[in-house]
Amino acid sequence: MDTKEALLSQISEPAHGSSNKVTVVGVGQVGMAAAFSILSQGVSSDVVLVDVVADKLKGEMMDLQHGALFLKNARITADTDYAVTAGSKLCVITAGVRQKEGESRLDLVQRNTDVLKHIVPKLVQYSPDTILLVVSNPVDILTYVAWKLSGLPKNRVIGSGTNLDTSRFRFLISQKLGVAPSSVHGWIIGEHGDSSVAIWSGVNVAGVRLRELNPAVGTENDPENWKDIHKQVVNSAYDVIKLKGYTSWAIGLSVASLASSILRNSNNVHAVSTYVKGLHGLEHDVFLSVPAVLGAGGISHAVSQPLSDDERENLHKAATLMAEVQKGLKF
Ligand code: 6V0
Repeated sequence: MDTKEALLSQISEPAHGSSNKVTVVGVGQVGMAAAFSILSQGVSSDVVLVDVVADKLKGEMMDLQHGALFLKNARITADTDYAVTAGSKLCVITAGVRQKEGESRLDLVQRNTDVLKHIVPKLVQYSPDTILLVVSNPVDILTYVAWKLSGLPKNRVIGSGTNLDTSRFRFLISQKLGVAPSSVHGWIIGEHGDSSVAIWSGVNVAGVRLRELNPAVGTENDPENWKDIHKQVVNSAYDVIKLKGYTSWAIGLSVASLASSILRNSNNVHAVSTYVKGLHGLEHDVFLSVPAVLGAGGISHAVSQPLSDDERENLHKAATLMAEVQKGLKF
């Protein structure tokens, strides 16, 4: 009898598997920030990492495992073989190349489409009931690509979209007002990128719309220049990449908030990238962000948000741009 047998008398076969298994593909800056946020907030107790670079993957796994004691004893595994991902409730895709200084998100499109071709079929093979959450850029187009490659219903293929842009927007407004970001309500929809649309018509604190107090809020004619906040949101990634080389913490936290809504079936409303044909009169086969209800089945509803004429027009322009880029894709 070895020490383990002397210590532990078996009563029954230990149960395997978990109800909240999350796979993160890509252990770069974004994947690790997402994994760390998910683990440290107790969103999942079963996190699997996958990457093509075996040493780095093992190193990241070990580093997290060594903190398992402080992470409510979460199970952390990793492999280059997708068999390890079997039975995932949620698969987060952060693999691929990122923007270099001055490069736009759309510049990455074909390279990251090729990366997704390797990843998506394997994830679906091992976890046919999973929800896919695409984070790699350009996220709206890659969410469309993942949807096509996966064969999954559209409610189960989601892009992290403008959940991050919305957080940046609410933070910047909160700074200007001296009110917490969670008490500032406002939405960025459309493309996660240069053509995102700020819904100034709805920005409010405690139900008081800023437009009721200053009808020029968010327009060119506003002496207080609130519009500059949206410019800062659009430039955020470029600014951070120029300063530190990549963005990680905010997107990691944003992914954890989406994972939490899905795994806890909480029906929180997030701005995420979803199939928008038919919403707001959109006719293209594209994914863009709108406020959507997130739960265990993925997206159950899109919120019918009233838009001003220029907001609607800008959303339509983004849809046309996405459709144009998609036309040139090989996959
Ligand atoms: P990174 O730090 O270069 O990490 C990318 C990782 O992907 C590396 O570890 C690679 O080894 C791995 N990888 C590459 N190909 C494969 C493959 N076929 N299978 C598995 N793993 C692979 O990049 P970083 O983590 O900074 O960014 C990752 C992606 O997230 C980029 O496309 C970014 O543009 C995108 N971001 C998206 C954001 C959003 O809001 N949607 C925000 C920030 C970054």
